[in-house]
Amino acid sequence: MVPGLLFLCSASVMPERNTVRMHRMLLGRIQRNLRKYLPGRNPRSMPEKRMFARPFGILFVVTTAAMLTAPCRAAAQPSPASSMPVLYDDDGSLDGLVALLFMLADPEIDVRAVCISYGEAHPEMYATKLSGLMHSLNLGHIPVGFGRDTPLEGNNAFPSWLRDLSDSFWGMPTGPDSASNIHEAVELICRTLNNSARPVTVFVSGASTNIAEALRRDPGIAGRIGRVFMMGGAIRAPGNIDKLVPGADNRVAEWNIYVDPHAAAEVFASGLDIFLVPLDATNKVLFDRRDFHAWREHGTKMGEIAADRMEWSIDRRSAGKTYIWDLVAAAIMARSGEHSFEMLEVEVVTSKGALQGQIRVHPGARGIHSCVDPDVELIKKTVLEAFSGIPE
Ligand SMILES: [Ca+2]
Repeated sequence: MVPGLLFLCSASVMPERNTVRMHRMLLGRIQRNLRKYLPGRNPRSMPEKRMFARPFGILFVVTTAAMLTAPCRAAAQPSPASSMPVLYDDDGSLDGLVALLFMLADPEIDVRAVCISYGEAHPEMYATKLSGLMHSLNLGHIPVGFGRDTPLEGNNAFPSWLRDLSDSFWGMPTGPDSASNIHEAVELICRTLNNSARPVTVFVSGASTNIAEALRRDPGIAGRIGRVFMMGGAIRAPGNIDKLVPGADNRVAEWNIYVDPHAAAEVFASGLDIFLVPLDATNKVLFDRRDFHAWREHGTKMGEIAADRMEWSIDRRSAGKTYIWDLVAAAIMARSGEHSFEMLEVEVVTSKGALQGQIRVHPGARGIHSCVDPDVELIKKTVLEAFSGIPE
């Protein structure tokens, strides 16, 4: 009855894709409320309390259903014309996976394609596993792409132990690998951008290899890109190369730029409207078990998976808190109008040496928007709302 009510209230007004997603979220909530009041499941299981709890529970469920029809109508606001089309390009990192799950859960974000670049992953292997996950989430219609397994120039690389973890799909039990709907990334990027009726936001949370190569192959795609949100670089904060390679002499670069500095330099010089989320910003946002618990407690399937992976990560590192760099960049992208950016004229250092991969302020260079002082509470709220299935 309740699912039917929800369907009737929204089927005629919500865009098809968001309708499916919202139904899944809302039904999950109702099922959780129903479970609370099933006989024998109620922690307050004393008979007299159950006598009180059952009618109260029925009233609560009916009230909940009625309340949920309100956001159901509110969710009619996101439409193909108002949601943000996004092309996601990550290097198969754990934080990038959590960022993707956030985007998939956010009704305001319309993920058009998912691409894996050179970096932490071996792209084709990772894309195959990711495609399996997408199918398990009933999102197999979103194409998955894999890029080359080398930088455009040079041979900078993540440590092999980290690439092995990416190969394991971050310890995630997966079903059979799915090779369906997998494409060569550069071709997929060009096709996705050229086929979109509206400018597409490009989210880059790995090396810029795939985007730079796509711009080389089809320079016209630049005109199809609205904005580029990029997690990468360190403006005034220290770099993080030595965090993975103890004793490294490079103290100024961040990994996404360092691993393919020539690709980053090409994208920075392309004239695209770049919004950078550097380590200066991500260093200010720490997540802990309370966050993961909240994602799972109120959440969607995406929130549940994200919480599981992040708890797996901090458990194996015996950590209490953790950065989730790419998730911060994704949350800032989702509410970019509410965060402050400063315009910086910067260039990427490509020459070999201790400064390779540095983003250096250079007056006269092309300007980018850089977020160095994000609204931390807003980021946490944005992520929780998406994982809770609450439309903005
Ligand atoms: Ca990444």
